[in-house]
Amino acid sequence: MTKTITALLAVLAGVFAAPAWAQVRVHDPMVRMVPPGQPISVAFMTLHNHGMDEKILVKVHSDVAGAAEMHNHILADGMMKMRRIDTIVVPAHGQVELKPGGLHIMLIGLSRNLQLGERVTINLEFADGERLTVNAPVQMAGDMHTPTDHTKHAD
Ligand SMILES: [Cu+2]
Repeated sequence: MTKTITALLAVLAGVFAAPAWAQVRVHDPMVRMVPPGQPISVAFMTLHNHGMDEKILVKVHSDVAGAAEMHNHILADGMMKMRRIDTIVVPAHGQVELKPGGLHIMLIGLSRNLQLGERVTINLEFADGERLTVNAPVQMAGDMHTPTDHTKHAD
């Protein structure tokens, strides 16, 4: 029953479009609103693995950005810096949170200005070939807990 309601809500909210057998569900996706002309934004979401095998996110893509990269924050020389990573591993029956100050998806080279409240398409591809399409609403940074300075990258 709960499962049915959850699935229904997800469909109504248009949060994701995934085949019924999808192992990974995406919760609370969002893209940060940025001022017009700013070329970079960032996406957050929670990846929940309902399967018995770990899932490895290997590729991200968005139609609003020239490139989408997986990033993490690391402590270097006493400062938190961002670093590009190749994969995000979602453990079996586990979840990984992409959030400010931690893992995130960087949208680089925005092809147009973002509109507050619009939904941005983000495509996720896993090592086993599973693909997910996420429709992430554009929200103000103020809606999130910790502001992140995306101008300082480790590399
Ligand atoms: Cu970043």
